[in-house]
Amino acid sequence: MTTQQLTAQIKKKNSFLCIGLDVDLNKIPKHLLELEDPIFEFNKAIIDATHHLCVAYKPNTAFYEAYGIKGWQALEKTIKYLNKNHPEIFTIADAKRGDIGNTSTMYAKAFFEDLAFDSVTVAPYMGKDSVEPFLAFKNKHTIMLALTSNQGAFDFQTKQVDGKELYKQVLETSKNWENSENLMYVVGATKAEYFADIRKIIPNSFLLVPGVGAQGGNLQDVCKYGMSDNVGLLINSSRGIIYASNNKDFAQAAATKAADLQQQMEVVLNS
Ligand code: OMP
Repeated sequence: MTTQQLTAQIKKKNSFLCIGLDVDLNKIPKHLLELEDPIFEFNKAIIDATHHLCVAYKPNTAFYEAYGIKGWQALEKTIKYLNKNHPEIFTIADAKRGDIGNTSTMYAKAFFEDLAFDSVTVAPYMGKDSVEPFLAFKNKHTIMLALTSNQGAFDFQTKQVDGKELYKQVLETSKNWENSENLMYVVGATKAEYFADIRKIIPNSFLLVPGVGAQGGNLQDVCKYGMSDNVGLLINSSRGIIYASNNKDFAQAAATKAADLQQQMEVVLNS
């Protein structure tokens, strides 16, 4: 999917919501545990109830890898279900990969070719040659961590390196890499006061913004300082949506939470 197609979907649905599919068997409704593939059944129900309200889904691979082969199969079934039934939806494998070049190429093949995700999250710590193998894939997107939502972001990311914060170095350096038009960046919703500075460096790039809902980030603040001329935001909520209820009405309860965020987004888009 191209960024132009993503922007067109945002305008069509009046939404830049990304729903995080972070499935924890301890949190999903108990009746699903009797089914053969509870993780996939949970995702399918959530997708069926919410696909008209969001433009992206983001399974975090940790929640699948934790269940071994069965978890990985559920991830595969989920991405196939999305690509078959909702090909207009942007898919993010939240895997936070990145390694020496030939290893990164294999990670990229795993998520872009075998699983056919539109994008994957990548850590920038190993530098240019660890990220460029992901960027080489046409019409696929590499979402690089810039300023993360957690407290530990202040351990390294905001430290000065050569007179500038490290996350700013990451943004400035990476925007000159080959195929950098395929780059997006992660900026946490809990860091709203940093968005204006970030937009000075990357005015048009898409930002994946986790941290609203369970982590306390504020949607309006993110939009005020982070929105680009072409929207340029994908705001993610995982637990705040998918665990709205753990009864039989869980999918409907998730849709209600998603609709609440979508309506707030519609107001921002029309203002
Ligand atoms: P909730 O806090 O439940 O909405 O989930 C947030 C999701 O975004 C999880 O899958 C996190 O792993 C992910 N995330 C962050 O919370 N903070 C970040 O800085 C980056 C990510 C991410 O890359 O998506």
